[in-house]
Amino acid sequence: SSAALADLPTLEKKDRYKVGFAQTESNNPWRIAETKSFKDTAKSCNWDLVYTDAAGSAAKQVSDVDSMIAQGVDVIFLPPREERPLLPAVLRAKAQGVPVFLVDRSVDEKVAKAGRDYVTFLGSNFIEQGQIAAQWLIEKTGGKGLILELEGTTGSSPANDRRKGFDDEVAKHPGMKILASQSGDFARDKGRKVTETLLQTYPNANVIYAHNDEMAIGAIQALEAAGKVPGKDVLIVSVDGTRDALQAIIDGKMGVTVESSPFFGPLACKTMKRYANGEKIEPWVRVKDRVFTIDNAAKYIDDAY
Ligand code: GYE
Repeated sequence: SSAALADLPTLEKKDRYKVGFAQTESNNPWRIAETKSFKDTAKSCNWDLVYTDAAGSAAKQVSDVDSMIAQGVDVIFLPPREERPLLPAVLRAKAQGVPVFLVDRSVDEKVAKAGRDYVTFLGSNFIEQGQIAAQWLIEKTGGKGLILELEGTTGSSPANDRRKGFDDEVAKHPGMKILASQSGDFARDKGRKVTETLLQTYPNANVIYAHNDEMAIGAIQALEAAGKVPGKDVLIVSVDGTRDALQAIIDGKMGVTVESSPFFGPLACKTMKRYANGEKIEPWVRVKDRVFTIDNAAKYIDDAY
């Protein structure tokens, strides 16, 4: 279509902007911390924030974006819940002259491009997060393990890439085997239920890799209910860096959580100003993440969310 070929909309330089932030859901401390970061930034960066919560529905998120366009926002910050369903909304925003900045999750790079369809992606390297989790495990076990994998939301970029990064590393070690890999939708209770079921089929599992901390905490609950000792009978590796995960590390129940920062507000403000100044924005504004283990969890827990 002609919209796909046209240049990206530019952003006028102004003192105050009307900024849309279309959150995916709020059932997770990570999401709540991200929303707070955007709300705090609205004050410090002079935004009138238009905030929506898609409550876990990509279809609702599409209509949330459409209503932001109708309300005449200057820009939209969007974490696409899944890689594909949000694409039409991204293209409609562009066609209506609203620049879109993807934040925290991306869209399918085979069908959409930064600098053409949306301005940029602000976020972590999810493949690397999965690799780091795997490398910690390999070092800890000498390359042995019978693994259950709890995947994030099906079709989301962090689930796809955290799986790829981890699975490819593990595949290099003949002593490691992924017994099963199933979605827990990035949610604590689903993580608990999926683990409960998987443990019945694979009682010999001795590693759980969860794509986020909420599912890892759910897995710990399922293990304890099954009479197993998390951290001893079953090693847990995960991603995010929530307060509960850091506490689980301190308590010896979790081995590692690779950080995935939710604090995007200040970066969003800065990147938007660069764009308004006419700067060419790189296709991926990368967030640097740390790694939390027993060596530093106590030091960071007071700042955790
Ligand atoms: O890890 C998870 C959340 O998209 C990076 O989504 C984000 C992920 C984060 O639900 O906890």
